[in-house]
Amino acid sequence: ELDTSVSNEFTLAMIKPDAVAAGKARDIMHAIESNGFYIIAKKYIQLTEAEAKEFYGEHEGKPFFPNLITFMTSGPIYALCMSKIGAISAWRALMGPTNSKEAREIKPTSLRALYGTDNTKNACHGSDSTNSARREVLFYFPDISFPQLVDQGDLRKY
Ligand code: RTP
Ligand code: MG
Repeated sequence: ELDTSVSNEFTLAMIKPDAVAAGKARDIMHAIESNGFYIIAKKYIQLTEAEAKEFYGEHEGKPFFPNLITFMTSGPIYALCMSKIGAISAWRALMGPTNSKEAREIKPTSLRALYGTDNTKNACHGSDSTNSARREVLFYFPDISFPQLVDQGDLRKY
């Protein structure tokens, strides 16, 4: 029976420069699709410094921010708009903990355990809430206009 307490959601994933440079993007996209996500839109792009700072604006001022921006602009990434029932939490579960070293300890089958290196080079990103999912999907795909994405929050705020 369908669990109606969890609805179809959209989330924004990135395959980060470390995983793309290591040739792991195909494996990660395969894992995404075998775990029941639909890839709705895909973009291969190298972020400028200004774009990376805008995307990660909430982290500005934190000690790891400069390293994060250097890393995220170091090479091309894939940005993926994905959909699934409960996509936001399902994708974060599939990625595993932020720190790939910790991921290898506590969730060895997770994508960050398999494809990441440390606390910064961790192979992939996922939105952490419906609000950030909407903002992040629109950051990469401003022309997207699925009814579900509108339902996910109030688009007029953006
Ligand atoms: P993400 O946003 O990428 O899905 O990761 P997250 O929520 O698990 O982690 P968050 O706290 O939002 O941090 C964003 C990204 O910044 C880098 N980071 N480095 N102490 C560190 O060196 C550190 N902490 C975070 C990671 O690339 C992290 O994914
Ligand atoms: Mg985050």
